[in-house]
Amino acid sequence: MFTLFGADRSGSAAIEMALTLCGADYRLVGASSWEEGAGQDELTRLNPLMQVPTLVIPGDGVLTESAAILIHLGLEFPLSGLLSQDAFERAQQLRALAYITTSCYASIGMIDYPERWLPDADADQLDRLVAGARSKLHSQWEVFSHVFYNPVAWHPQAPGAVEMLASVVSQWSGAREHLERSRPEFSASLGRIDRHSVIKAVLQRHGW
Ligand SMILES: N[C@@H](CCC(=O)N[C@@H](CS)C(=O)NCC(=O)O)C(=O)O
Repeated sequence: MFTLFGADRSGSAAIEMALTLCGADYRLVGASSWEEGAGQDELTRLNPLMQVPTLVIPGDGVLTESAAILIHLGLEFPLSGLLSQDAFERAQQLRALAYITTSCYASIGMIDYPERWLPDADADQLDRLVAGARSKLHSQWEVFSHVFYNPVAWHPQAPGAVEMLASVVSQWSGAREHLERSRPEFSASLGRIDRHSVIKAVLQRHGW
Protein backbone atom coordinates (compact mmCIF):
# COMPACT_ATOMS: atom_id res chain seq x y z
CA MET A 1 0.00 0.00 0.00
CA PHE A 2 1.29 3.46 -0.95
CA THR A 3 0.42 6.60 1.04
CA LEU A 4 0.33 9.82 -0.95
CA PHE A 5 0.44 13.18 0.83
CA GLY A 6 -1.19 15.74 -1.40
CA ALA A 7 -3.53 18.68 -1.81
CA ASP A 8 -6.14 19.85 -4.30
CA ARG A 9 -4.75 21.44 -7.47
CA SER A 10 -1.20 20.55 -6.47
CA GLY A 11 1.50 18.39 -8.06
CA SER A 12 0.24 15.36 -6.14
CA ALA A 13 -2.40 15.10 -8.90
CA ALA A 14 0.25 13.74 -11.29
CA ILE A 15 1.15 11.02 -8.79
CA GLU A 16 -2.52 10.09 -8.32
CA MET A 17 -2.73 9.65 -12.09
CA ALA A 18 0.40 7.49 -12.13
CA LEU A 19 -0.71 5.30 -9.20
CA THR A 20 -4.07 4.80 -10.91
CA LEU A 21 -2.43 3.86 -14.22
CA CYS A 22 -0.27 1.33 -12.33
CA GLY A 23 -3.34 -0.14 -10.62
CA ALA A 24 -1.50 0.42 -7.32
CA ASP A 25 -3.26 0.39 -3.96
CA TYR A 26 -2.90 3.78 -2.31
CA ARG A 27 -4.44 6.02 0.29
CA LEU A 28 -4.47 9.76 0.04
CA VAL A 29 -3.66 12.00 3.02
CA GLY A 30 -4.62 15.65 2.60
CA ALA A 31 -1.68 17.76 3.76
CA SER A 32 0.34 20.75 2.60
CA SER A 33 2.38 23.68 3.85
CA TRP A 34 -0.57 26.04 3.27
CA GLU A 35 -3.30 24.05 5.04
CA GLU A 36 -2.99 23.52 8.76
CA GLY A 37 -4.36 20.17 9.80
CA ALA A 38 -3.70 16.73 11.07
CA GLY A 39 -1.57 15.67 8.11
CA GLN A 40 0.82 18.61 8.32
CA ASP A 41 2.94 17.36 11.24
CA GLU A 42 3.29 13.96 9.62
CA LEU A 43 4.20 15.57 6.28
CA THR A 44 6.90 17.70 7.95
CA ARG A 45 8.34 14.64 9.64
CA LEU A 46 8.53 12.82 6.30
CA ASN A 47 9.63 15.78 4.18
CA PRO A 48 11.31 18.70 5.96
CA LEU A 49 10.43 20.92 2.96
CA MET A 50 6.76 20.24 3.78
CA GLN A 51 6.06 19.83 0.07
CA VAL A 52 3.68 17.61 -1.85
CA PRO A 53 3.76 15.19 -3.53
CA THR A 54 5.34 13.07 -0.81
CA LEU A 55 4.88 9.35 -1.22
CA VAL A 56 5.43 6.60 1.36
CA ILE A 57 6.17 3.39 -0.48
CA PRO A 58 5.68 -0.18 0.78
CA GLY A 59 8.42 -0.87 3.35
CA ASP A 60 8.02 2.71 4.68
CA GLY A 61 10.50 4.41 2.37
CA VAL A 62 9.82 8.09 1.74
CA LEU A 63 9.91 9.46 -1.77
CA THR A 64 9.75 13.15 -2.62
CA GLU A 65 10.45 14.96 -5.91
CA SER A 66 7.87 14.30 -8.61
CA ALA A 67 10.38 13.06 -11.18
CA ALA A 68 11.89 10.54 -8.74
CA ILE A 69 8.43 9.33 -7.71
CA LEU A 70 7.28 8.86 -11.31
CA ILE A 71 10.50 7.11 -12.32
CA HIS A 72 10.29 4.81 -9.29
CA LEU A 73 6.69 3.88 -10.16
CA GLY A 74 7.64 3.38 -13.80
CA LEU A 75 10.37 0.95 -12.77
CA GLU A 76 8.20 -0.85 -10.19
CA PHE A 77 5.33 -1.24 -12.68
CA PRO A 78 7.12 -1.80 -16.00
CA LEU A 79 3.94 -2.79 -17.84
CA SER A 80 1.99 0.28 -16.75
CA GLY A 81 3.19 2.40 -19.67
CA LEU A 82 4.46 5.14 -17.33
CA LEU A 83 7.90 4.77 -18.93
CA SER A 84 8.73 3.30 -22.30
CA GLN A 85 10.24 -0.17 -22.47
CA ASP A 86 12.44 1.13 -25.28
CA ALA A 87 15.72 2.51 -23.88
CA PHE A 88 16.03 5.20 -26.58
CA GLU A 89 12.54 6.58 -25.91
CA ARG A 90 12.90 6.21 -22.15
CA ALA A 91 16.08 8.29 -22.17
CA GLN A 92 14.11 11.23 -23.61
CA GLN A 93 11.29 10.64 -21.12
CA LEU A 94 13.74 10.83 -18.20
CA ARG A 95 15.17 14.01 -19.71
CA ALA A 96 11.67 15.48 -20.04
CA LEU A 97 10.75 14.62 -16.42
CA ALA A 98 13.95 16.22 -15.14
CA TYR A 99 13.31 19.25 -17.36
CA ILE A 100 9.76 19.81 -16.09
CA THR A 101 10.79 19.63 -12.44
CA THR A 102 14.08 21.55 -12.57
CA SER A 103 12.80 24.26 -14.93
CA CYS A 104 9.01 24.70 -14.89
CA TYR A 105 8.22 23.44 -11.38
CA ALA A 106 11.14 25.43 -9.95
CA SER A 107 9.78 28.63 -11.52
CA ILE A 108 6.40 27.95 -9.92
CA GLY A 109 8.11 27.89 -6.53
CA MET A 110 9.51 31.36 -7.22
CA ILE A 111 6.12 32.65 -8.38
CA ASP A 112 4.34 31.26 -5.31
CA TYR A 113 7.00 32.14 -2.73
CA PRO A 114 9.19 35.01 -4.06
CA GLU A 115 10.11 36.03 -0.51
CA ARG A 116 12.08 32.80 -0.16
CA TRP A 117 14.46 34.10 -2.85
CA LEU A 118 14.43 37.77 -1.79
CA PRO A 119 13.75 37.77 1.97
CA ASP A 120 14.57 41.47 2.43
CA ALA A 121 12.74 42.77 -0.65
CA ASP A 122 9.86 45.24 -0.66
CA ALA A 123 6.51 44.51 -2.33
CA ASP A 124 7.54 46.11 -5.64
CA GLN A 125 10.72 44.02 -5.88
CA LEU A 126 8.76 40.86 -5.08
CA ASP A 127 6.21 41.72 -7.77
CA ARG A 128 9.02 42.15 -10.30
CA LEU A 129 10.53 38.80 -9.35
CA VAL A 130 7.12 37.11 -9.75
CA ALA A 131 6.58 38.75 -13.16
CA GLY A 132 10.06 37.69 -14.31
CA ALA A 133 9.61 34.12 -13.09
CA ARG A 134 6.21 33.92 -14.79
CA SER A 135 7.62 35.07 -18.09
CA LYS A 136 10.51 32.62 -17.68
CA LEU A 137 8.01 29.84 -16.96
CA HIS A 138 6.15 30.56 -20.19
CA SER A 139 9.35 30.45 -22.23
CA GLN A 140 10.36 27.22 -20.45
CA TRP A 141 7.13 25.63 -21.70
CA GLU A 142 7.84 26.85 -25.22
CA VAL A 143 11.27 25.22 -25.03
CA PHE A 144 9.63 22.06 -23.70
CA SER A 145 7.36 21.98 -26.73
CA HIS A 146 10.32 22.60 -29.05
CA VAL A 147 12.45 19.83 -27.52
CA PHE A 148 9.98 17.17 -26.39
CA TYR A 149 6.87 17.52 -28.55
CA ASN A 150 7.90 14.73 -30.92
CA PRO A 151 7.10 11.02 -31.34
CA VAL A 152 10.09 9.88 -29.28
CA ALA A 153 9.36 11.71 -26.01
CA TRP A 154 5.66 12.57 -26.27
CA HIS A 155 2.79 10.04 -26.50
CA PRO A 156 -0.63 11.73 -26.28
CA GLN A 157 -2.36 8.55 -27.47
CA ALA A 158 -1.04 6.57 -24.45
CA PRO A 159 -0.06 9.08 -21.76
CA GLY A 160 2.62 8.06 -19.27
CA ALA A 161 4.73 9.84 -16.67
CA VAL A 162 5.86 12.75 -18.89
CA GLU A 163 2.39 13.54 -20.19
CA MET A 164 0.85 13.30 -16.70
CA LEU A 165 3.40 15.64 -15.14
CA ALA A 166 3.10 18.04 -18.09
CA SER A 167 -0.69 17.99 -17.86
CA VAL A 168 -0.56 19.01 -14.18
CA VAL A 169 2.40 21.42 -14.04
CA SER A 170 1.18 23.32 -17.12
CA GLN A 171 -2.10 24.13 -15.31
CA TRP A 172 -0.40 26.84 -13.24
CA SER A 173 0.46 30.51 -13.70
CA GLY A 174 -1.08 31.04 -17.10
CA ALA A 175 1.07 28.45 -18.91
CA ARG A 176 -1.89 26.87 -20.73
CA GLU A 177 -3.20 30.24 -21.94
CA HIS A 178 0.29 31.19 -23.11
CA LEU A 179 0.80 27.90 -24.98
CA GLU A 180 -2.61 28.20 -26.61
CA ARG A 181 -1.38 31.41 -28.25
CA SER A 182 2.27 30.55 -28.87
CA ARG A 183 2.23 26.76 -29.51
CA PRO A 184 -1.33 25.87 -30.61
CA GLU A 185 -0.49 22.34 -31.78
CA PHE A 186 1.26 21.42 -28.56
CA SER A 187 -1.56 23.06 -26.63
CA ALA A 188 -4.14 20.93 -28.47
CA SER A 189 -2.07 17.85 -27.67
CA LEU A 190 -2.18 18.76 -23.96
CA GLY A 191 -5.95 19.04 -24.32
CA ARG A 192 -6.06 15.54 -25.78
CA ILE A 193 -4.02 14.22 -22.84
CA ASP A 194 -6.40 15.91 -20.39
CA ARG A 195 -9.26 13.90 -21.93
CA HIS A 196 -7.60 10.50 -21.28
CA SER A 197 -9.91 8.69 -18.84
CA VAL A 198 -7.39 8.34 -15.96
CA ILE A 199 -6.15 11.91 -16.32
CA LYS A 200 -9.58 13.44 -16.78
CA ALA A 201 -10.92 11.80 -13.60
CA VAL A 202 -8.05 13.17 -11.49
CA LEU A 203 -8.17 16.65 -13.08
CA GLN A 204 -11.89 16.79 -12.33
CA ARG A 205 -11.37 15.67 -8.74
CA HIS A 206 -8.91 18.54 -8.33
CA GLY A 207 -11.34 21.04 -9.81
CA TRP A 208 -9.45 21.70 -13.05
N1 LIG B 1 10.70 19.63 -6.36
C1 LIG B 1 9.38 19.22 -5.91
C2 LIG B 1 8.50 20.44 -5.84
C3 LIG B 1 7.22 20.17 -5.09
C4 LIG B 1 6.46 21.43 -4.78
O1 LIG B 1 6.95 22.56 -4.93
N2 LIG B 1 5.20 21.25 -4.35
C5 LIG B 1 4.36 22.35 -4.00
C6 LIG B 1 2.91 22.04 -4.31
S1 LIG B 1 2.57 21.85 -6.02
C7 LIG B 1 4.43 22.58 -2.51
O2 LIG B 1 4.20 21.67 -1.73
N3 LIG B 1 4.70 23.82 -2.09
C8 LIG B 1 4.61 24.23 -0.74
C9 LIG B 1 5.85 24.87 -0.22
O3 LIG B 1 6.91 24.86 -0.89
O4 LIG B 1 5.77 25.38 0.91
C10 LIG B 1 8.81 18.18 -6.87
O5 LIG B 1 9.30 18.08 -7.99
O6 LIG B 1 7.90 17.42 -6.51
